[in-house]
Amino acid sequence: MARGDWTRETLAAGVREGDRRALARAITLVENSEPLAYDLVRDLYPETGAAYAIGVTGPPGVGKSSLISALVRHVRAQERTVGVISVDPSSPFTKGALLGDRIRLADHFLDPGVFIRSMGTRGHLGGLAEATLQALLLLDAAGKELVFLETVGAGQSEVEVIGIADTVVLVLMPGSGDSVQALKAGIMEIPDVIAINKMDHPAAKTMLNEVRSILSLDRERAWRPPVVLTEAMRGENVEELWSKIEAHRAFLESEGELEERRRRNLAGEVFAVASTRAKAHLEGVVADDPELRRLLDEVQRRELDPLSAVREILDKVFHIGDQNGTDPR
Ligand SMILES: Nc1nc2c(ncn2[C@@H]2O[C@H](COP(=O)(O)OP(=O)(O)O)[C@@H](O)[C@H]2O)c(=O)[nH]1
Ligand SMILES: [Mg+2]
Repeated sequence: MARGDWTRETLAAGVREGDRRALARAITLVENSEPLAYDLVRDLYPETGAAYAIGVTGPPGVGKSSLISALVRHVRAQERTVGVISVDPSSPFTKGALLGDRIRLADHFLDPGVFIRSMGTRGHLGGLAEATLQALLLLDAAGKELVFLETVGAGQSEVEVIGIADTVVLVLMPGSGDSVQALKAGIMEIPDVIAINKMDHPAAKTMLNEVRSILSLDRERAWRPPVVLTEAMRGENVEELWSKIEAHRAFLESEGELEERRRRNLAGEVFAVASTRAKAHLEGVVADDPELRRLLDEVQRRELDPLSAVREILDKVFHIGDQNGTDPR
């Protein structure tokens, strides 16, 4: 089918069948914030919820893509179907990316049971979180049993991207001290499973002890995040890492925890996307409205205090400025 020939119906049917071209097209529509993408996900949403989403986060270069590739190989051996969405602009998960490495990512591209997609970071209306969420739902509707989401673990947008995952795996390597500090300081949320990759590195054991000691401070948790030393390139401990992910899933599934987490995650995504859109709208209106821009000038000249400006702007843009206090002027 030619590029433009897809309709809402043929795309939905194609995605349901797990047709690669339909999926690829649908995700491109999502990336471009095309109206058809929203219709499509609206149609397919009632059929989603079967896929299990595994978020893989961590600093650039620690081996996230390599580990995902090794995990995909492992779960493919169990004949489970897989989707991968990578939003790692620094090292896109492309055909050539890991070619020549021992893990032949190229093999996965030929495997009809695997769908791999790197997502661009260009301007989605609701940001990257929106595009990733929509792509995940499409892979779910396409019948992928497991979906890996790769993101670099830094910044609010990554937190929002990973926020939809059922299990979050943090990948570190010896030397990723910043992340360890972030964990320690409570800046980074405690992940569900931690992999310390490149265990061939001499400092791996030290890192393991350090991470364990940080986790031991938090005794309240019902789930204690396991820490696994891995070597993605040789596939070492990949099976063990997978078993920890499965153990976390089993933990969530017992006593309805998974339902609860998904409810929370979905609500969080709705708020995240709504906030991103609201912010974009706000910035757009202020930029286009000389009167609102003048308010900012008045703030700068100390003729109007900042929160009075906030109130006037919110009133004008969202009609929510006069909720409290008296009239600013
Ligand atoms: N020595 C060693 N190198 C690895 C390992 N895993 C990945 N690498 C290498 O680390 C580099 C970054 O890997 P990549 O998977 O792209 O990391 P990402 O940026 O976290 O996705 C690549 O050159 C890999 O070949 C490992 O377990 N041991
Ligand atoms: Mg990567």
